[in-house]
Amino acid sequence: MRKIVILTGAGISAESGLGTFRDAGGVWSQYDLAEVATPEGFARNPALVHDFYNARRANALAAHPNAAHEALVRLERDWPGQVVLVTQNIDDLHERAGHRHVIHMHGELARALCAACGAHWPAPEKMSASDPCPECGTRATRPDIVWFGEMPYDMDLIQRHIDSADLFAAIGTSGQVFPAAGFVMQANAAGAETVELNLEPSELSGMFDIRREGPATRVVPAWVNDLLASA
Ligand code: BJW
Repeated sequence: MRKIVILTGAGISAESGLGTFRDAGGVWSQYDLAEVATPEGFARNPALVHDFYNARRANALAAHPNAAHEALVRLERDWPGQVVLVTQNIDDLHERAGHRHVIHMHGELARALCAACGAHWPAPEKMSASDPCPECGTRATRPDIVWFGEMPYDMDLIQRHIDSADLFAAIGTSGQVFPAAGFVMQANAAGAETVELNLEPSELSGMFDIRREGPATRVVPAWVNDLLASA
C-alpha cells in the first residue's frame, strides 16, 4: 500500500490562533529574525530570545488542535500504508490532536537544550539562560529550536522517507526555508505524486502535481476523506 510523507508548516496551526511567519502581520513583521532566530542573536541577547520563545510557548499551550490536525490523525490511524508526518512547527498541536509519530525537524517549544553539552530535557513553561543543565550543570540553557544556520533534526531519516514515498504532501508552508523547501523536488525526483494544500499559491506551487487551495481546516479533511475513500 502506498507510503505518504506529509510536511506541515505554520499554515496548519493558523486557524488554531498561532501566527504564521511571512503572512501579513506574521511573526517576522513583529520581530527581527536575526535577533530571535539565530545562534548569533542568542549569544548577543539570551534574555530577549527566551522572552520571545516563552511567549510563543504560552500561546501554543493556550491553543487547541483544529480540524486539519485531527484529519491527519485519522489518516495515520486508517490509511492501510505508512504515513510519515514531518513538521516544521515547534508547537505540539499534532501530538495533542492524537498523532502518534511526529518528526519535529525545527525542534520543539516543549524541550530545552544545553548549549554546552547538547543534553535535552522537558522545557519549563518559562525558560531562562541561567537555568542549570540537569546533566552537566552549566547555565547555558536555550530553547530546543533549530535557528537559521543550524542543521534541522532527523535529515537523514526524512530524506530516506521521501526517497521511498509514493505521495508527498506539503500543507500550509510557504516554501521559503531550506532544506524543507527542497523536499518537493526530492519527492518529484523519487517519482512520488506531489500535492500542495495551502490558502494561496506558494513559492513552490509550480512544482506540485496537484494543488488544493483553501484554509487547512477545510482542504485537509476533504483531502483525507478522498484518500481514505480511494484506499
Ligand atoms: C495557510 C493558512 C491556512 C496561512 N490554511 N494555509 C540562501 C539560499 C538557500 C538557503 C539559504 C540561503 N541562505 C540561508 C539559507 C539556509 C536557511 C534558509 O533557508 N534561509 C531562507 C530564508 C533563504 N536555512 C537554514 O538555515 C536551515 N538550516 C540549514 O539550511 O542547515 C544546512 C543544511 C543544508 C542542507 C541539508 C540540511 C541542512 C534552518 C532553518 C531554520 C528555520 N527556523 C524557523 C524559526 C525557528 C522555529 C520557530 O521559531 O518557530 O522555522 S524560520 C521559520 O520558517 C520557522 C518555520 O518552521 C519556517 C518555515 O515557515 P512556514 O511554516 O513555511 O511558515 P510561513 O509563514 O513562511 O508560511 C505559512 C504558509 O501557510 C503560507 O504559504 C500561507 O499561505 C499558508 N497559510 N494560513 C492553509 N489557514
